[in-house]
Amino acid sequence: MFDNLSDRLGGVFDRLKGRGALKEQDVRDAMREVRVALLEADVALPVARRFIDAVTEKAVGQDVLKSVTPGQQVVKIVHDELVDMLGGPETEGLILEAKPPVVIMMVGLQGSGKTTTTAKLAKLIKEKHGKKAMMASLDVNRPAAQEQLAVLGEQVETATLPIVAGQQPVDIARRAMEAARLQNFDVLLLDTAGRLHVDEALMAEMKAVSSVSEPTEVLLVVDSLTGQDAVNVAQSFGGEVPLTGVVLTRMDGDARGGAALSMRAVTGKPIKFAGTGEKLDAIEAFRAGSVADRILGMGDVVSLVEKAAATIKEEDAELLAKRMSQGQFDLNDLRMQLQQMQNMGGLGMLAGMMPGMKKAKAAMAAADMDDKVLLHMDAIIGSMTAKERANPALMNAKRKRRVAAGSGTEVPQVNKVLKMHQEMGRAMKQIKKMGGLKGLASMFGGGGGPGGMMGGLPGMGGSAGGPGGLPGLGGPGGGSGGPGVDPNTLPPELRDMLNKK
Ligand SMILES: Nc1nc2c(ncn2[C@@H]2O[C@H](COP(=O)(O)OP(=O)(O)OP(=O)(O)O)[C@@H](O)[C@H]2O)c(=O)[nH]1
Ligand SMILES: [Mg+2]
Repeated sequence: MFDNLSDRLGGVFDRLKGRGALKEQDVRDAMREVRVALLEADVALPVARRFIDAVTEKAVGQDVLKSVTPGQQVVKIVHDELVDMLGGPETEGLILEAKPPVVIMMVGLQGSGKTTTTAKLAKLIKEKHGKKAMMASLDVNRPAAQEQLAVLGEQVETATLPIVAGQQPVDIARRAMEAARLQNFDVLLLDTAGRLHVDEALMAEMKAVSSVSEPTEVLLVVDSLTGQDAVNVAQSFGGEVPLTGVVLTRMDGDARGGAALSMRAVTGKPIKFAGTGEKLDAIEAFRAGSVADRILGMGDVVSLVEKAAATIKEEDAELLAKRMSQGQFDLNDLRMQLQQMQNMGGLGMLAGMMPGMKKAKAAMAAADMDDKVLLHMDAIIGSMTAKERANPALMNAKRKRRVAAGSGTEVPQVNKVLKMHQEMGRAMKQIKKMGGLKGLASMFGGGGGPGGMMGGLPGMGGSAGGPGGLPGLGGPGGGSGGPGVDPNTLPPELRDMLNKK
């Protein structure tokens, strides 16, 4: 998702940032390229035009052009405008505070993901909001559609309205309301039938269902892969039923992303959720800031922090932090960090989310480097004796050959691991001088977040000021709009790792 757009914009902005001074014409030329990139990504024309006008107006201001870093400022303006276009920095959740049963009605074209999203939301409502939900399928068009929802209901442990063969949507909706009221459900989710195209019959059905159930939320489910067409669909639905929000599904796919970018502007309704996979927990609150960061190659720090917090055991992190502060970081600790990296989805996943790591990721791909490196490093450390792991200085030439043979690697790879450990030890001393991990944490704009900071690759703490991972890799990219990290500032050992096999 957004990869092409991101690459194109990266090129434009690299050129802008590469210059000391900018003239108005430079900005206008760059904006022309941005406009083409947006259109190629399938952003609706009026949306792209409005976007470019807004950015240009702000960017050609004297303050920007005369500033010390005009290129950076323009990128910042683009970033903020992107966030705006996507609905602003706030996330908008479900409205559940109404007289129960609160009705959530799902609408959208055939196959857009309504039924799956209904089940995902039911799970979320139960687990995150602690409310009792019931689901009902009003899909009498597709055979077995109602059974599909019943099966999903079992998977997410949520009640579904018993199926009555032959009953029509409006009657099912009435029965569902009644059942939800009698059984004291807080929330009722109505999954409706899809159609191939927006047609009168569909719209009449949606309106009828909506008038008997008086939904608090009417969520339009849109498949991000449908591109320009999604915009037309959204417009037609928006004109007929009182939409309250949008859910974009298949954000995990390789869509060009334009539909996602246009949706807010076209419907005027907030994008509330993003579907990110087929599994029933693959749904996220839609965060405009994260998406803008990702498009501009700033990485998705918030997601990364959340992922780190979910993956890394707090005790591990605390233990490591303690050992590091006492200067006891040994190969066992390095190994733990490597394993955490693996748990978090490996190098590729991390690189894709790290600020400014797009280039590093490309370098990795070019060098054909993959997660095998992590496994190899783990095998190397695993082939050492406990003594050697605690005191790597014991590794002499003979032992290195043994360890290489034992781990199915070569001596240079063993050396690399040892060198990496050394580098990290040195970096940690530096960090100590710079005011310790807490000081570093604040550099990343973390501190308050669940992971506290992004010190580099793995090992971000479960607690604020936790251990710093491979230090030096981060850089002041945390806050939204901050500049990305120059891969040239990576620790040499890691840079080598990324550049070579
Ligand atoms: N990768 C991915 N697949 C998804 C996502 N959401 C739904 N799907 C898949 O898309 C397919 C269709 O999903 P459904 O939920 O049945 O779609 P629907 O809108 O209810 O379809 P109809 O009822 O036929 O109109 C299923 O195979 C889902 O697993 C998502 O966010 N990512
Ligand atoms: Mg369905």
